[in-house]
Amino acid sequence: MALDKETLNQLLDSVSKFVDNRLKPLESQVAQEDRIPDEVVEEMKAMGLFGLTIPERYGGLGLSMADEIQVVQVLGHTSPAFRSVFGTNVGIGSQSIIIDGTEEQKNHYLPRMATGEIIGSFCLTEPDAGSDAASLKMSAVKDGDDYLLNGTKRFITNAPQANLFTVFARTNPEEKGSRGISAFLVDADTAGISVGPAYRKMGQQGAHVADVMFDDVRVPAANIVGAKENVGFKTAMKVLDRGRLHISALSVGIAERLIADSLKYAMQRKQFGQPIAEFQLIQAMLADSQTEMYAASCMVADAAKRRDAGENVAALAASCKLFATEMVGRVADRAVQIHGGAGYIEDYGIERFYRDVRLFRIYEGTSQIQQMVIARDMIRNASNIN
Ligand code: COS
Repeated sequence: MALDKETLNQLLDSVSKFVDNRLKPLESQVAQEDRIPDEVVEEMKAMGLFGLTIPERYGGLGLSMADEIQVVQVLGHTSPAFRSVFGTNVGIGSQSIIIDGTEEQKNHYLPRMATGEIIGSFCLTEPDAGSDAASLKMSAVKDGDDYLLNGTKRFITNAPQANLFTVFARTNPEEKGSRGISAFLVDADTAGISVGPAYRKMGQQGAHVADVMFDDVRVPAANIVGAKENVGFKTAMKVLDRGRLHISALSVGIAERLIADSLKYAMQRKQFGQPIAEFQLIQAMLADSQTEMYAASCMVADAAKRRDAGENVAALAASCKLFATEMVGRVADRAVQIHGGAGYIEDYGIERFYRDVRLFRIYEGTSQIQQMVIARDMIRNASNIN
């Protein structure tokens, strides 16, 4: 359900002030220490950021997709590592339960996810199953009323902090593809689970990613999402549809930040006796960035509205993610160029964003996977018409 306009505006205003006054001054410190201060996490909890998309009856704010993208866009005005702290609770770590969970599962997990007491994490990717998610090998073998889970999950966002893993595992070994996979809700302190060290990454320091190993991990059958076997892959895809719109909105927000920084710099920096913003070649870069950001913003708003109206937006979400994440890559590249030498120097923060945004074209489905989803949808539609 959407928030009323006044409540949404209040939320946007308080998130915007939090970003400007609290988070922006910490960007460089967080990047250096690879850690978000505990008190900032507590403030995020108090603001309700962990429960943005969790329905109100389970203690969250219950944002619609159209509301969510506006909030996320504002959050994009600072380093994406901050958003990552609660990003999995808002998105891939909670949405399996919200979209396909049983009432019991919702009551059990969502209220504590909304407060941030439980951090959720999404375990789909494996060492040999990335883009081809349906080929995952992690096994779940029935043993009485339980399942025994064995295997390794790779590059799992927020794994070091997580209390709850949504784990995609093969319950039907006869079926090698998507139809033999189930989604399990697994408490992180279950015996047999170990989390590897956090990876050292190209960017987004402060956000943590690690492998999760499962060695004969006993999970009750009642913990299968929706209590339905072998439909977990579809759950994962539905979750990613929403996640892809979220990442698209984040890309728009970061583009806004980079354009604002670039414009400010171009208007202050003087060369050849005048601000560089007066030069048409700089203006071209600013105008291209602004135009592309606006296009992505319109796409995301349209797709979000259509998802809220109940349309299947799988291909639209893929189009948004493809365009918006590639867009912010170009905007970040131009931001470095406009800043010149300063763009390459750590102190200005521009090179940090340049590295941070590179991930958006990879996780929650690479640009190439989005192209595949879009083209397959086009072919399917054309085949149905003919
Ligand atoms: N919503 C609901 N169901 C969906 C769906 C969606 N968005 N997308 C696919 N499905 C269903 C299909 O309808 C199909 O159902 P049936 O078995 O009843 O026919 C089933 O899921 C399998 O779909 P498909 O045949 O398209 O699966 P593929 O293995 O060919 O490929 C892609 C699917 C490539 C799109 C998928 O593996 C993918 O998104 N890969 C990227 C994974 C990813 O984003 N990883 C990031 C990790 S999380 S950070």
